Amino acid sequence: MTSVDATQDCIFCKIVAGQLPADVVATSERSLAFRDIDPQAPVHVLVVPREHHGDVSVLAAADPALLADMVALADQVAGELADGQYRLIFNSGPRAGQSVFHVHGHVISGAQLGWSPA
Ligand code: IU
Repeated sequence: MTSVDATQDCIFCKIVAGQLPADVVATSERSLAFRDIDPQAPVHVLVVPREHHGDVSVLAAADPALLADMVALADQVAGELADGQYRLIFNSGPRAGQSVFHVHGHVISGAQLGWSPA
């Protein structure tokens, strides 16, 4: 969802606006990448669009070019902070583990990754 109201209590909108601190590692014109406060890997960065959208399916339908911008920034981050190999995770919905309802991709990198999401 994109609306002014949706952004008012949104933590990631506040980070984008500079109203809350974050360890920003890269930016594009339309997206921002900052370190996760609770890292699950040597490199754990969140990529978010500057514009508020609730989850990845909403964003994909509304603005696929913005989703592509996020993926390009994720790729850049993995190349700059690690060896360019990474996992990009979008949790979509509470049962998938989404807790912040401003779409974000988790860039996980910097180690040999296991596979056990459930
Ligand atoms: P999730 O996919 O919605 O569960 O991911 C939310 C992530 O946002 C989670 O990994 C948190 O550690 C992270 N995070 C953050 O980096 N900074 C914050 O201020 C908040 C959450 I709130």
